[in-house]
Amino acid sequence: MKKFSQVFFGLCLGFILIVNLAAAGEKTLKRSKRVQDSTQITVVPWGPSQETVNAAKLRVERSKAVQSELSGTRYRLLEFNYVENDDKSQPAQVPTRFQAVFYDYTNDRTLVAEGDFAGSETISVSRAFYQPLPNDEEFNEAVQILQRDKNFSGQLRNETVKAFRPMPPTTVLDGTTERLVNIGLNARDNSGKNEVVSVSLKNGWVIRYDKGSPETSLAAPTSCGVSSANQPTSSRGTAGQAQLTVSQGGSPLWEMLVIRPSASSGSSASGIEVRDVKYKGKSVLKRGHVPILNVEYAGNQCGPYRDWQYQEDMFDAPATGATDPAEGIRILASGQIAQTVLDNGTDTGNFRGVAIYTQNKETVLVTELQAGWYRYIMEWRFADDGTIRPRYGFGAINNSCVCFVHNHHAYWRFDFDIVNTNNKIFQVERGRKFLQPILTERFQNKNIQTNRSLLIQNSTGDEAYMLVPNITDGIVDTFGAHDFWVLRYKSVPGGSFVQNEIDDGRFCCGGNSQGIAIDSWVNNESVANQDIVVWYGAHFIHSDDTNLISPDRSGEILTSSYVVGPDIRPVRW
Ligand SMILES: [Cu+2]
Repeated sequence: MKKFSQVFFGLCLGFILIVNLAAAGEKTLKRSKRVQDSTQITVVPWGPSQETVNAAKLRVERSKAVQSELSGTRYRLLEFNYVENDDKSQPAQVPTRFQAVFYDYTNDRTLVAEGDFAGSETISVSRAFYQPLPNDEEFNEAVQILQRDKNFSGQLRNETVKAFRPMPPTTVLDGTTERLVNIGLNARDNSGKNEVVSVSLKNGWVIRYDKGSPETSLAAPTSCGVSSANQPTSSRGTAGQAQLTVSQGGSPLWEMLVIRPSASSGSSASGIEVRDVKYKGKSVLKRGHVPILNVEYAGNQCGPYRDWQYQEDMFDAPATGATDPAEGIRILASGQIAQTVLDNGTDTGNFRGVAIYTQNKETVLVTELQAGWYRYIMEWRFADDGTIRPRYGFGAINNSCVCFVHNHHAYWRFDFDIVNTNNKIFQVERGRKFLQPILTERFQNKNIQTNRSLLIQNSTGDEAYMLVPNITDGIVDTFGAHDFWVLRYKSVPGGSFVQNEIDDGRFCCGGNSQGIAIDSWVNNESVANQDIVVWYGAHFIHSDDTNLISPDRSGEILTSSYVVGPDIRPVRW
């Protein structure tokens, strides 16, 4: 019954969408012509190409240091990360160094090799104590093992059950060290059974659980969400960074460095990352991204989970008339828009990376991300009038957990550099005549009644931007911690992401400690005329029977237009 109503709702939604587009089409026709005449989007590739990345991978794998550890073992390269050099005295620098993360199945250990793209350094190797996330290659090998298992081969062949990526992605059973890759099984009808199993790549074993799933996961007869497309995803480190310029009448409106999710920074990456963002030639943000994303279920029926934001999922970015000027970056033809799973209710698509297009006097950057069974959309909207609207949307493919009420939390990190590095920050509230200066680091929550906002101003001038929460950004709870953190920028040369306060270093899926843990960074440092970083959290309750935010949202199909995010508006620019 559930599945039937889902399909029915999907059809209704599809129809509504078509009608809306048709109605909107007539109105926007003239305007988009005008916009087309005056707005120009240019994209220039930046940073290491995929060719350079591939050469580095090969060199590191063949290096003496790696071979002395891994020769004769069964291993796989699971992650490739760019090491960043964040020097505020100059524009963002091209990454020159990298880390390659190997998993050694023979000895069940994670090894991190570090080197430089130029190949002038000796590769160094060290042991790390975390489970890297599976890539497509590893997950597909686990599925092949399952396809050979006598309990599952028939069901998978005749499609009584369909394999999907579940949460958590890996399991290590208590008292063991063996890495197990988890596979979700979604039953087509009553002849099959929903289940989450674990597969050992080392031993070719399949592990089933009495309760039908490993710890923190769940498999019940009911499931919710759209059907999984099982299309390829981007592995961590896939190249793709570019300089974007949006011009009007020949002069630049917006300039920024755009980093696709697969190449973004942070322990768990951070979606579409923008750096050195300038509006009309003056700096607004040194960096904007979402380094922390997590989800908590009512009564902890599943999770909690810390999510990751590098694994790009396919969405619909029309190729006709589009240009692909840099790896993973597509500029759509005039009048075209991209559609994610949240817009069209389908997990299938034709593109992975960042789609860029113009809509209603905004330049839109959008991507779709996958983390286990979750599907996320991340969007940046840069308006011609200087307003920035970062947005985050939440969806899932068919599984049992998301039928339960759960609360998503997305945390943006905005490194504001309004004109200059050093800024002043004020709290703004309706009903108060004066701006309240914020002088030291703090965390606090929204006040919807007074529309509590933050104003960040150039230390030596009048220019400012105001960060204004939206009514749809949810109410914070204990797990969500806070809505705002005002921090002083940190830079430890050669330091880790945690030392540089890029993220809290927590990683999927370590039990209960998956919440945001940055309160300790609030330690009484001055933020008066300093380099200021603002974190902003938005919270979204995903539930079956409440439509708290969007009238077209359904708990069953888990779809809607974009959902949460603040507005960032220029003042006296
Ligand atoms: Cu959800």
